[in-house]
Amino acid sequence: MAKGNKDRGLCEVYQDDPDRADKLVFGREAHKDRRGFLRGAGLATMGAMLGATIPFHRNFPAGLIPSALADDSEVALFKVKDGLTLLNDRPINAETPPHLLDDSVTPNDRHFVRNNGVVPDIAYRMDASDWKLTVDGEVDTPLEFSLDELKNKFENVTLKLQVECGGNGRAAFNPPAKGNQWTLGAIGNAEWTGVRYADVLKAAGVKESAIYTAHYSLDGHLSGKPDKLPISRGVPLAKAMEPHSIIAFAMNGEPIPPLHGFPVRTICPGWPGSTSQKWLQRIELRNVVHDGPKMTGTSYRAPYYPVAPGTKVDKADFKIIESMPVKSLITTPQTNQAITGRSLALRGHAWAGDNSVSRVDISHDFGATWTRADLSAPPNPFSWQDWTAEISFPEKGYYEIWARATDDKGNSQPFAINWNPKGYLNNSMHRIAVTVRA
Ligand SMILES: Nc1nc2c(c(=O)[nH]1)N[C@H]1C(S)=C(S)[C@@H](COP(=O)(O)O)O[C@H]1N2
Ligand SMILES: [Mo]
Repeated sequence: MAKGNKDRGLCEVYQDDPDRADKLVFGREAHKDRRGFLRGAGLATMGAMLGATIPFHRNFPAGLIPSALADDSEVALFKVKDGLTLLNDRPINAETPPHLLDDSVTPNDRHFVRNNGVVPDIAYRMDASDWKLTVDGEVDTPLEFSLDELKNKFENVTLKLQVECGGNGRAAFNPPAKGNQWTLGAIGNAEWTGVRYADVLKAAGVKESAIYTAHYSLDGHLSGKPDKLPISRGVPLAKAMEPHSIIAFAMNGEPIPPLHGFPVRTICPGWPGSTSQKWLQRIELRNVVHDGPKMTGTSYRAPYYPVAPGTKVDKADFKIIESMPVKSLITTPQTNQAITGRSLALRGHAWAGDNSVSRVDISHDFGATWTRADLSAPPNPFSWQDWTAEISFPEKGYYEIWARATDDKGNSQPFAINWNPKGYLNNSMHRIAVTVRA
């Protein structure tokens, strides 16, 4: 079913042109007064195809192909994800609702997924016996490692590390920015095990001329062209040499799941998730800033000065995004809850890219007054930090709870969105709604 369209996911096609999408799914013209397939005649047709009615059809994400019908293996892989919102099915892009990010360490099946291309075969097979990692370019001795060699030659480290997509929060941009419409949940903080990126580079011998790394992987381009890469990014040498940048082979104690990069990926924590290259097969050291797909143009770049919403910015004024900004989430309670009683326990996390978080403040009166939350130290640098707070309400009614984190350099989260043309870096405060009934 999902293979009806080669280039774009059905979610995307349903958004742009539901009639055309229906035609792709059902192989015939859509009914005139119908938009999307899970209403009216579309719902009936889908029910007939499944051989059953769909009691919760109102919850069915727009454009999602029921698992029972999906013959697309990527969508089948996605089935293991627990409660995530699918934004696109080709490539797979899915985010985690904030209340499902409550754990200090994000479980594998609750970690968001951002793919630019097609999951490679090796990841489906979960068999790395014919896999090698090559390290070459501006090194004294190019090296190759099997998975066992990589694990055995270098000290193994286990760290809790934040990975956040550069476009997390894009959905709130006005005027809108093209790309995945992430709301809040393109962030995860799993426990990764691997070897230090620096140790691997040192083994090959870093030449004086090396200034940037380049990551090459095994995922396929959406066009199906074998010589085209969906994404190949890298980091300045200093970030690669930072002791918390790792080449990971396990996620929460298990081999990295297929959607997250089996057998090996980089984790360059605190930087746009795109620097954490999945399905890695080669690291090249370069004497220039890497120029692979999604390194150039305006990809993962923002103007180096603030711009008003809607401004057209000259390409030359964009710079590569490095550290992600300070940010926080309220993970308990879920937004839009009704409570009884006058007090409420809150919980969440805060993180700040290369920096650490020094405080989190909570407001229940639209920012007029703030209460300092109880903030935990990070278990290791580049992990998010947990916080808790207790809020008291003066009377019944509708409240919003806002969270604002401040990092150790004095940066805090803004209320308004710092708009930029490509929709990156939105670190505006997280707000949830609570109704106090009595
Ligand atoms: N090979 C490869 N690596 C990749 C990507 C990709 O499409 N292909 N997407 C990147 C982006 S944009 C992000 S945000 C992170 C997401 O990692 P996750 O899917 O494990 O959450 O992976 C990065 N690494
Ligand atoms: Mo990303």
